[in-house]
Amino acid sequence: MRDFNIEDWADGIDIESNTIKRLRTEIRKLCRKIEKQQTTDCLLLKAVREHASKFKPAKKLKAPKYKATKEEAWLCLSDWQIGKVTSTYNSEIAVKRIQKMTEEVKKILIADKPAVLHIILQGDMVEGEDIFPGQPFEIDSTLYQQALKTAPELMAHVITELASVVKKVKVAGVHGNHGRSGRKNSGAARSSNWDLVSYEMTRLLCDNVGLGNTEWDLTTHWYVMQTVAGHGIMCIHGDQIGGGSPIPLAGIFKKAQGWRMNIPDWKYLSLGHFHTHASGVLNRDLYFFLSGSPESDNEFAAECLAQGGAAMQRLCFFTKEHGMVREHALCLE
Ligand SMILES: [Mn+2]
Repeated sequence: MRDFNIEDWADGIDIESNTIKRLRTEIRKLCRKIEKQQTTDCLLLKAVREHASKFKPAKKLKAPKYKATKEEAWLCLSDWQIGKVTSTYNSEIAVKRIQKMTEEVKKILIADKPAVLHIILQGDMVEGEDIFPGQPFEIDSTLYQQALKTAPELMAHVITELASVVKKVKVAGVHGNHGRSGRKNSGAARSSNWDLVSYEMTRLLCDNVGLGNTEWDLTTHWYVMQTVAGHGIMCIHGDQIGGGSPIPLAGIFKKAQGWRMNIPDWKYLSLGHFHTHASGVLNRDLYFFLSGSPESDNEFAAECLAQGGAAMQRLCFFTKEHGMVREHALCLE
């Protein structure tokens, strides 16, 4: 046993009391830090919780009851270019044209009673604001307005209206080149695309009204596959294909054959971008759908491409047995 030394004992007390003092100060500091964090984090959380508790979940919209045929419908929405201004097109005209088209499609669906309605959002739904030099002089709204307001509200209008007359809706989306962040080859990520922002916004708007019979497949990839009555439709925006106007048929043919060698389970290729309504057989059991745009009188197309595609969109019907059996050209002018 060590001898008791009063000096050592007294020193020990001093050291301990100093340590306790330091610890007390440290604890006080930490308590203040925690308090501060509580005031920001906890208040934010509390505010979000309080705010969220005010939202009542929308009642799930019920799918209509009817005896469906064996057909499935496919609606191609492409190249809305929301924000673009020409002598006969702007955001307001786009809204009017698409709303009118929605009524027409609704009537056809009520009469034809398909089991499923497939919708493809095929890109360039927004016009953008800095895609080419001088573009700010040819738009009526900023990209913010295009991608977060006008385009998603209009897409949500089409989807919710049509989802009220068919049992099941399957929406797929692929982005175009006009939603790109910045000029070509400026290095932005593929997924940083305003078309995709507008699609996600559309989905939020549809979720908010409780659309229960709608499935979504919004890809950040360059193509999306839809299976309509058992038949694969490979949907791309179309800027992957170079070449001439009004229908770059040789380019479509070449790429379609190549893609079919690498990408399985499809026989229809759907694309937009060229603002020209056309379709046809490319080769044995290989078909294409080229989509029009609701836009009209594009000055660049008129001057540089000597072209003025009619304002159109497309609705088709498919059966398992025969593939595409009916095609409706939806004229918007
Ligand atoms: Mn395009």
